[in-house]
Amino acid sequence: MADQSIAAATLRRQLERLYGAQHDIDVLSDRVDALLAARAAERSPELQALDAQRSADPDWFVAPDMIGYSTYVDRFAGTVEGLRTHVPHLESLGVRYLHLLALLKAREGDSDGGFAVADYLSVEPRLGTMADVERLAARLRKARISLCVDLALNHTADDHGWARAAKAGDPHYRDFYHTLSREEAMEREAHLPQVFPATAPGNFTPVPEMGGMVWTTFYPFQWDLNWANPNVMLAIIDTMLRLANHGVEAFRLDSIAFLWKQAGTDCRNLPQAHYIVRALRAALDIVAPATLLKAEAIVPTAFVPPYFGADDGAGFEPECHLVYNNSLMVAGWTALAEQSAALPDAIIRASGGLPRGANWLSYARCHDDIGWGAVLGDLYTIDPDPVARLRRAARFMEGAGDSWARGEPFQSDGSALHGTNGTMASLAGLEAAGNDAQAREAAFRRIRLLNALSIASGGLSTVYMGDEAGLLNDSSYRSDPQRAHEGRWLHRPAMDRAALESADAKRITGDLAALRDARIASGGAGAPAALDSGDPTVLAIACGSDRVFLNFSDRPVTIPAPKAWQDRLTGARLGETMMIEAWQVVWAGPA
Ligand code: OTU
Repeated sequence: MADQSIAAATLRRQLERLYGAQHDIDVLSDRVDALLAARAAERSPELQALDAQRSADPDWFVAPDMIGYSTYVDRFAGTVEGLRTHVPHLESLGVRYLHLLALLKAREGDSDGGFAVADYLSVEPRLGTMADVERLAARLRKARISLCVDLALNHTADDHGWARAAKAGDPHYRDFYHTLSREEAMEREAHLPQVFPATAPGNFTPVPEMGGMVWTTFYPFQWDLNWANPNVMLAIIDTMLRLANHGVEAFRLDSIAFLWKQAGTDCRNLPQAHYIVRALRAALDIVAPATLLKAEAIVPTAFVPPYFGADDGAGFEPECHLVYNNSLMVAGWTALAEQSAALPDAIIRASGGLPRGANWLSYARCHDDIGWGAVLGDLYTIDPDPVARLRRAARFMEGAGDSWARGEPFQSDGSALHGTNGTMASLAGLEAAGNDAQAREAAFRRIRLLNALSIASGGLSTVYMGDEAGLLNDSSYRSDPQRAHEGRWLHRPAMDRAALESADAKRITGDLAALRDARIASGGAGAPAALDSGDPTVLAIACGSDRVFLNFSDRPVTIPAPKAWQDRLTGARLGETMMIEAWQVVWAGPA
């Protein structure tokens, strides 16, 4: 198998780049090879068949009908076993990819929504067992749905077995983490931004048992892994392959921008972080090539495409099959707030092509806040004061003035630019609309508009649980001592089965289905392309054979139309010009 020997050479090259200066690479390579052989021997015939099938068709997931769904297991279905009974709901949405958050055993107490993992190889006991996950994965596979789980690569929980051994003084595991003196930590801190400045300020936490300050980029109970130690690489490769052998078909690589630490830098997006991801990809390509990697890199737009891979002189080295198009998501909300298509247009134009076997993951909302900073660089080309501009957009989304949006600031009191929380429906105006029929209609249009952006832009378009039912902000977390400090719970409501049967849900799921059908008819998937729309408030996107027009303003706009084409959403035949109503979508396809 030629592909396997290429992957093996790629893997070895990364080991050399990462560890060559300090370690004997022949010895390390032998250890990695033994690990890969052991995991390969355990792979089931069924999964091996899937490996063969997908290796022969690397673009299998770059398809017009690829819709994803992301959810917490407990909030959606109680347990993993319970989730099996909801597979028909996923099928009705056309879902082909299911991302389960917080599936693995988390830390006791606050666990950052499951992102403080205590054991990568067991399932959170409240939710079920690994046997349940295997059964679910098999059931999903029958429905052509790939199961995705998070692999939190940057940190473990402070009660993970590795961390407990480290605290107990085991030198092997102490070296799994970064422990610094107070002075060193202060020197590093000066170069580092903060992810949670309000609830977890600073990047280091004093841990007496470790004899110093432990590197904790996120919450103090999330200990950053020391990837400069090859034993961490071995342990994570082993974990990933074991999970793949349980039937997991995709990994969401959490926080991958942060993996490598280097003095004097902001420790984000360093070349070594990419070498790590390439090594993981090569290991998967050798043992479990049916499996997808997805990058979660919430960083400035320009730093994102390299997570697909790059050619650093040794030929193209692939990284992730899927990468979150975070900037386009942020741009969609910005466009709504400022009634201008300028930012999404600029981002699509700058986003470039895609390698083979790769696609964006597009989305309107997820379990995290809308982080505004990622698009600052893109705005510089449009506006001399992008900070003020984004702050206006954020304030609008947080309900300022006569705004219809009902978001809340995240990690700031609203004066600094950071993030905004809220469910899709509340942010789009359904909460503020109350019973006002006109305001409700406007909110449904804005929901469809952002779903259209996600679908027409060609990515694996992923719905966040509850958004298909128009669930509103849920403030109940404020009375739970374990969650009260964490505003992102505002948009993590539990599924409301009655809401799923409501007219609101029917409207939203009906719109989603129509958009999906239109994309299937267009044959479009993959890298997006922007077109000139003829009006600054209208975004025009090419999707397969079609052209999709999104009006981000609150008034009707008349622009040139592709004459004699039809609007796939209404069936209307188009003339020389068309009027697009406020917040409306025209999906034009050759008649
Ligand atoms: C990720 O997110 C997860 O999606 C978050 O839910 C976790 O809290 C976090 O990692 C730690 O595991 O910076 O690039 O709201 O966008 O925390 C990774 C800020 C991240 C998130 C950010 C994030």
